[in-house]
Amino acid sequence: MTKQTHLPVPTTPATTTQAFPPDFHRKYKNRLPVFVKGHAELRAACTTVEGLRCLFSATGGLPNEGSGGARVNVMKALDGENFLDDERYTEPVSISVEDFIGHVKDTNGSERGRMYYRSTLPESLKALLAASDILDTICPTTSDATEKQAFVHRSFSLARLWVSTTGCVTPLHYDKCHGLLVQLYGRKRFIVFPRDDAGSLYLHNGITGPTHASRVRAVDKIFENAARLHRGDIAQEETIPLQQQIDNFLDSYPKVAKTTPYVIELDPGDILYTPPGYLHEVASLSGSVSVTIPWDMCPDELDDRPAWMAF
Ligand SMILES: O=C(O)CCC(=O)C(=O)O
Repeated sequence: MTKQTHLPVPTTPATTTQAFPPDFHRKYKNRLPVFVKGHAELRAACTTVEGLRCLFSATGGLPNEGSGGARVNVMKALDGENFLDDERYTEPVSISVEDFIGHVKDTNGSERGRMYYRSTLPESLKALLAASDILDTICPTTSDATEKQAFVHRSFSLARLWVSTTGCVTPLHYDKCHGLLVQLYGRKRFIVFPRDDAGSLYLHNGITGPTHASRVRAVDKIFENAARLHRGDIAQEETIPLQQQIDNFLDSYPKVAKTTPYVIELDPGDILYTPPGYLHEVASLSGSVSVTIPWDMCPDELDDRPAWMAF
């Protein structure tokens, strides 16, 4: 077999500027990521830096009002960069809310200052999201109001708030549910691969790491460098070291050359739908606040799951 020396150039998934397209369930659900750019209602309600303070005072996990003011438990990555909710990757650290907000606002973001706060959704955010039309458009296509209400209630009870500082990465992994990532403050870059690419993305075996996570790191950066080489928008002296970096990567992970990545940059007001089983890596390009709203696979989708998703 000839060795591949290049990586594919990522594309952007189906993009829409209004909530979810009417044919979402038939055409995209469980088959393709969908990117909603600049959802008008959400954009109007997006978090400002001041809003961050309110978010914290409204969050259940928070504060410990001691003599030094409110404190919050955040995660620090053991390698300084990659954050998974697993003690092999992160450790809890207590920090004052004011200091944490300072780190979130810091656009330069030193490695030492990288921290991630993850929690359930404060009621204020639930209300904000419930008032938008997002959930209506992704609810099961049923006219049964009780079924819809149960869907919304369950999705909100499982929803997660993500507050990160510049440079935090959620490494390549997949989820067993459908998910919307709603961006409220700052920017994130999301690289995502179709479910069939999982066999080329080196999942852990449960001993070396969790089975829903990949061994491959910094996927976004390597694809970004490959795309720059492809476009030729780099200085001459950078060409050889970058090609060398890609060659080394492909020596370690040759199957990644066969994947079909999508890359999406999320700004406040943007929403990304990711189907179950699609591996993704998420990098915070600045301090960021986002929310994930998940929902379960239906019985047909569970039956249709590949063996590697059953564990
Ligand atoms: O935003 C992040 O850092 C991770 C989000 C994620 O993995 C998800 O929404 O499934």
